[in-house]
Amino acid sequence: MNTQQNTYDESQIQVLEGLEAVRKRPGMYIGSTSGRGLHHLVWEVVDNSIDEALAGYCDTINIVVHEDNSITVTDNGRGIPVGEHPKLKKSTLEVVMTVLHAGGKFGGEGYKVSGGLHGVGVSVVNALSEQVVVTVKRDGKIHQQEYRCGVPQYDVREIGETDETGTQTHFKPDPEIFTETTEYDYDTLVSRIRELAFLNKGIRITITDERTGVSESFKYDGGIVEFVQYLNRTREALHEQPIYVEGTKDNIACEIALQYNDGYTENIYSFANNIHTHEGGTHESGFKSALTRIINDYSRKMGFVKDSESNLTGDDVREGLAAIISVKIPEPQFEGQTKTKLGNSEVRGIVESLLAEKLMEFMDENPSVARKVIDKSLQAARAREAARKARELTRRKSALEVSSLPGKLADCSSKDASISELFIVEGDSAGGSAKQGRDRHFQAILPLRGKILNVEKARLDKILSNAEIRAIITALGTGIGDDFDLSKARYHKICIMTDADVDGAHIRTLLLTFFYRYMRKLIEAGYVYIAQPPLFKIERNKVVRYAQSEKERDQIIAEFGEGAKVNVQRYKGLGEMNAEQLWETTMDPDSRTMLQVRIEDALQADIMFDTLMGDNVEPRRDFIHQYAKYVKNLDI
Ligand code: 0RA
Repeated sequence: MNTQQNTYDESQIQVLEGLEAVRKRPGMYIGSTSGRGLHHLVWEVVDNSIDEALAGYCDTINIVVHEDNSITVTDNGRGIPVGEHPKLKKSTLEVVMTVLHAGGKFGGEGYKVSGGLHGVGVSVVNALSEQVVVTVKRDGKIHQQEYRCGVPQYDVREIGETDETGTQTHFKPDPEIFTETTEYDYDTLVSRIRELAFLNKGIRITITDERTGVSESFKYDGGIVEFVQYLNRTREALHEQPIYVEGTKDNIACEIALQYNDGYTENIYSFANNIHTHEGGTHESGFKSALTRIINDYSRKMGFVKDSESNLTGDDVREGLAAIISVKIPEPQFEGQTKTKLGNSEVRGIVESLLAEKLMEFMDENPSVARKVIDKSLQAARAREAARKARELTRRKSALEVSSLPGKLADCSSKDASISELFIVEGDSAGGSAKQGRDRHFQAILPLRGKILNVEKARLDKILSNAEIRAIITALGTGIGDDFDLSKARYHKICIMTDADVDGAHIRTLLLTFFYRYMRKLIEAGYVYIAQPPLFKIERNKVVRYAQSEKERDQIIAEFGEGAKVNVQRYKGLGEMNAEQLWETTMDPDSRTMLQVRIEDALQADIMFDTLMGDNVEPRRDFIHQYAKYVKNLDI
């Protein structure tokens, strides 16, 4: 027997076992088989093309979503090699497509700088797709191979000639694996594509959705400088040009862009190898310490802060700051609960020294901008002091008073937070019905009068002086901001119940923004819900049904049957429902629908809240339209 033949057989068995393992436990390779996992397949394929672009061989990537929710990704790189693999004695293309982790390794020098969190390679996409067709243009020829559930249907073959180069992967996710959904969400794809285009300057990435005919193309020659401008597009910048630093040391490439605006929130996003590091890490802490140190050094040098005065804090100097930190590093270590915290300690010093030098230079050259930034930081410091006093006052008050709960709160009798629910209700009249209709054992009602403060436009001291917000904070029992303590939450379900109109939507957004900015852990813990009161009441011969949408209304009318002269009432507000109806349709755990608010993507949520709540009218012109989209994104 010939040994090479033997190797081939063994490798073939290994390949089949590998693919089978992926199909048996897909979650191990792509995180989950939900919509997230489904989208992960696209990123796995696109990441390979991004790597080819970062290596300098590709400048265009096209992504097509077909009508059947299959995907085609095309790049104009060198094309995956097709020649015989020296060890496995079959086409390298087949090896890449069928052997686990064969991806970035075969190129030799360089390292894979992109690659999703899992970075598992395209063979995983292949294993989880009912069909894949890969087409490679290189060496003057067009090569192709097709797979079903990862298994090659024929050897790599030549199907034509060409003078171009590139790789095209067409895949259709297997519905037997993706049992939840096989439908791609255009907005999800676009926001990551835009992000990738910002993070990798000069690459053109185009998406075409054949289901709708929509197509968009992204290319940013300014890279993360344009990213920061995009983050600030709904605000007034304090300086026209973002500050930009770039440098490479010990094979670690760092890029930083930052721009101050006249707002109060901090928008810092860090990335390592194109992955959004939600939990921060060494690159982010290097950035923060350089920023705080240099602004303090400069302030003292210029006499803006006196020797006797204390330093500006990190929070002070980051107020109204938008920044992107992007590092590319050969062996990233991802740590933290969601594996989105960069752990490599060598990165901290590199980022810190790079930024410190450039920032001091910038402030020396732009004294008027520096002055504006420092004035803002000094104001932030004063506001923080005022907020501290306000909070202390609230604490002392609660210690002295017998019952510190807000007077408007109709609390539940249970003291078990895990079963307790708080309904935050728009308006006193709906609040009244809710109080009558509720199960007082575990449901508490807090009516809100009118609109609450827009927290995007105010500092903490002002926020804390707002009566509606204070009522919410006290009712929840958790504290706020840095003092927030999830374990003190008095309810594990906080349900926002507003009218199904534009005002209701606005109040809901204001509340969500407040929770998002000051009690984010409440959302992360899955405690925040949106109640879903019905839009229609449909009645026939004393049989009453409720509908959440026009579509559902029409369905119910159809069920009632032709010719029945059916009575339909459209609810304009919660106030039109009596206590019993409100209970039945919206509050009864056995029959209600509630949307759980989730933060799938903090960056997208930030951008969304900025757009909805920022100063510029233009980006939120079609608020209602946007809003519909936003509920879908938050859900749910
Ligand atoms: C390593 C070596 C070579 C090409 C690639 C990787 C490559 C992989 C992918 C995956 C998607 N698109 C891609 N484009 C290129 C070729 C090395 C050579 O030509 O010498």
